[in-house]
Amino acid sequence: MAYDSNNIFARILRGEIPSHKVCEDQHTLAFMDVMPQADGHTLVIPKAPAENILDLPPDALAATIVTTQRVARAVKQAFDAPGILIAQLNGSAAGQSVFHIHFHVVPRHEGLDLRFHARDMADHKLLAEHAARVRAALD
Ligand code: DGP
Repeated sequence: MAYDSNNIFARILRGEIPSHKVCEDQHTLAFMDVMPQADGHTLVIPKAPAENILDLPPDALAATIVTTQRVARAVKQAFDAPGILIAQLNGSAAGQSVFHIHFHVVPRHEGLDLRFHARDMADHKLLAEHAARVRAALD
C-alpha cells in the first residue's frame, strides 16, 4: 500500500491538527497518544514518510529508536513506572490503525491493566498536563 500523506500523523507533522508535544528534533517528533492505554502513553514518530518499519530507511529508524529510548526514560521517571512497554505495530493484521510508523511508549505498573487499544479519547487538559510532566523529565 502506498504511503497516504493525509494520515493523521502526517497532518500532525505538518501542524494541520494539534497534538500535545513532548519533544521534537530534525528527524523525530514525540507527542501524547489521544487514546492512551495508560496515563503517560506517548508516541514517537519519524518525520520521514513511511507506513511501517519495513519501509523506513535505516537512518530514520535509528533516529526514531534513539528518541524512543530518550522518551521512555522520561516517561518512566515522570510516571514513576517500574515497567515501560514499547510497542510498534505493522499492518492492520497486527493492529496498526494509523499508517505512519510510530513507537508506543507506555508506562506499566504491577496489577494495573492496560486500557483498550485506540478506543477511548482522553481529556485534553489531562493530556497537556501529562505532556508537561514528560517534558520536565527529559534529559
Ligand atoms: P496503532 O494502532 O499502533 O496504529 O496506534 C495508533 C495510535 O494513535 C492509537 O494508540 C491511537 C492514536 N491516535 C489516533 N488518532 C490520533 C490523533 O489524532 N492524535 C494522537 N495524538 N493520537 C492518535
